[in-house]
Amino acid sequence: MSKNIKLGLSVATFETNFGPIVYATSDLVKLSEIFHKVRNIGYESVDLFIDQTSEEKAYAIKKLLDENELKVSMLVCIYLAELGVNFGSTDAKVREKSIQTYIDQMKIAKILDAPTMPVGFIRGRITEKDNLGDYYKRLSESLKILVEGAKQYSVELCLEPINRYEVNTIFSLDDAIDFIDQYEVQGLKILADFFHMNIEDADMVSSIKRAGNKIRHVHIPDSNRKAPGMGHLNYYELLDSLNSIGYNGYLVSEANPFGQSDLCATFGFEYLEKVMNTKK
Ligand code: LER
Ligand code: MN
Repeated sequence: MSKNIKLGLSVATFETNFGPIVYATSDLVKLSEIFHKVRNIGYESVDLFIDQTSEEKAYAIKKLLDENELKVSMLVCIYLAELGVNFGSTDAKVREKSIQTYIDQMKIAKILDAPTMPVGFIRGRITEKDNLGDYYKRLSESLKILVEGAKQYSVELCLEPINRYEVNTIFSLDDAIDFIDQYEVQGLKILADFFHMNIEDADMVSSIKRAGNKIRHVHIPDSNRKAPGMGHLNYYELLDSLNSIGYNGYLVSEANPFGQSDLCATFGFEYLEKVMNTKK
């Protein structure tokens, strides 16, 4: 496995019931303690889930991250999904507002030095009366604007295929690759999430190899969305396939702790270390 691989964990800066977040708190003192603990386990980054955040608060969070020598590997503004963000809406005003709202969040990403942001859960749904081709055309045009806009904040956008029970388009890695190629959304990268892939991709290893350098970020929860090693995924072959495409970014344990955050954080880390240090 590449020496550049870095492990990360999902952390939210607000109280939330959104499942795959290992630690969540709105209290900055507790957040600092969490960052300290996460770093001590050995993680190098957090995928940071935020709610509406002022620039002032973002600077305060950045200070805590720096003090604990942690990076933000991805900024996730999950609350935007609830605000009705829809990049492929039939209504041009909704699309325009969605794009502007997302670009505003990139200022926060810049403050936090976050290299990536996802368009996965946060991209909206196709409505029943819509036509898939038309929807993809509108979605791709919005995403082209976003990819361009993201450049000035040094952020890369990652399309995340999500399983069919959570969204209604772009489920598998193959769907994402085809969408990017067919609609020529140059510069749009992919976030590969093992949990979703296990549901949607026929062969996870082949999909990873096909996606190649389009993959810019990876979520590594197990088949049951618990910590790596707690489900039935074969991490040896999955990490091997990431190695074979030269992936050298973050592997983030976006796992559901099911009430046992410390266990989830330590078990997953130790398991992955074991996998990465096992010589074939
Ligand atoms: C949603 O299911 C997911 O996997 C996250 O990465 C949130 O964007
Ligand atoms: Mn994910």
